[in-house]
Formats: sequence, C-alpha cells, structure tokens
Amino acid sequence: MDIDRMEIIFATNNTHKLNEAWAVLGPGFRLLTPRDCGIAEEIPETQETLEGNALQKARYLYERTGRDCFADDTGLEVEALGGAPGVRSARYATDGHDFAANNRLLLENLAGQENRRARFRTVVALIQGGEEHLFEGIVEGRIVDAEHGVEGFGYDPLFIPEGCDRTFAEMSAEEKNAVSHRGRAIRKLAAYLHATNK
Ligand code: ITT
Repeated sequence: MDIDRMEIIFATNNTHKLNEAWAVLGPGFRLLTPRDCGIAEEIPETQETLEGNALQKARYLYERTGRDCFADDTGLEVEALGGAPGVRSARYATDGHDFAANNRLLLENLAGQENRRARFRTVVALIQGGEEHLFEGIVEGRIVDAEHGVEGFGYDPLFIPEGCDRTFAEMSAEEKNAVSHRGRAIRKLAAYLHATNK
C-alpha cells in the first residue's frame, strides 16, 4: 500500500470535524466524506453512549461501502450537571444542532454555580478490514460565564482548556487541535493506521 496516501472515509456530516481531522491527519491521508461515496443522508446516531454512537456511525458507512472508515462521537461532560449534556450534546436544547441555543441553556443551567469543571470526550470508532477499534481523546477544562471568540463550533466559545486562558473559539484551528479531545483521538487513530499499514 502507498503509505504516503492512505485512503479512509470519515463518517461525519459535520464539516468542522472534517476540517479538524484533515488538519491532524495531514497529507499522508486521503480523507473521503460520505458524500464522496454517494451517501448524502444524515447518518443515524441513536445509542446511549459515545462509544455506541461512534460505532453505529462507522458501521452504517462500512455496511454501505465495504471500505475502511471511522466516525467520531463527542460529548461535553460538565461535572456540576452530573456529566450532562454528554452523549446528548448536539440535542441539548432542541432536536437539531442549534449551537446558540445549546450554549444559552448551558449558561442558564450553570448560573450561580461555582464548580465550572468540564471536559470534552471524543470516541473515534475505526472499522478496518471489518475489524473494529476505538480511540479516546479527553481534554479537561472549565466553562466560562459568557461566550468568547468566533472560531470553531458548538460549545467552543464557552470552554477553556486546562492550562490556557482563552476559549477554543479564541484559538486557531492548529492551537485547538494541539490540545483538544478530537486532536488527541485522531492522533491515536493516525498512529494506529501508520503502524498497521507498514
Ligand atoms: P456527526 O455525528 O455527523 O459526526 P455531530 O455534530 O452530530 O456530527 P457529535 O454528535 O459528535 O457530532 O457532537 C455532538 C455535539 O457536541 C456537536 O453538535 C457540538 O455541539 C458538540 N461538539 C462536538 N465536538 C465539539 C468541539 O470540538 N467543540 C465544541 N463543541 C463540540
């Protein structure tokens, strides 16, 4: 196999995620989208855990294409809210992916709360030659009192990673990827793919 151009599909409908994964994987990989494989519909995610959803999305694509692929499921876990919104992060305030409404609800639910500790957790599910593998990436941090910054997506304007003084939405894509949940999980995936394709 040509190690310089490893081809793999990312089972996501989220272009922000796609761009982040692209930046981490680099030119050694040719990253395809579901659309590139003729799959235009929303990929279902109806499980109760990040692991379950990541596997569900990867299996959905694998069953339809028979090609190596991976999926990412991510949740924001807030300590004072017992781990919520967690696996329901996309649908916290509404049925859809309404980032502004989700952020408003999160701030409302944390009003007056001193414990602002939170973490992002990403689970990447890879299906390679029919075999399934999971990779996890976690970043610890805290939720601030108001939105700051316009970069990134989702809860980024409200989350400051440990050891930093800016939210993810105030960082460049490169800075976010260096410490983020997704950056960590995708680097583990990349290391595994390199190791198994030599
Ligand atoms: P796919 O399932 O198509 O991959 P999605 O947007 O539904 O895309 P998730 O279910 O993994 O992805 O993500 C749930 C929500 O968590 C997402 O809609 C965002 O609100 C939030 N989220 C995920 N990753 C994030 C990140 O890096 N920064 C901020 N918020 C994020």
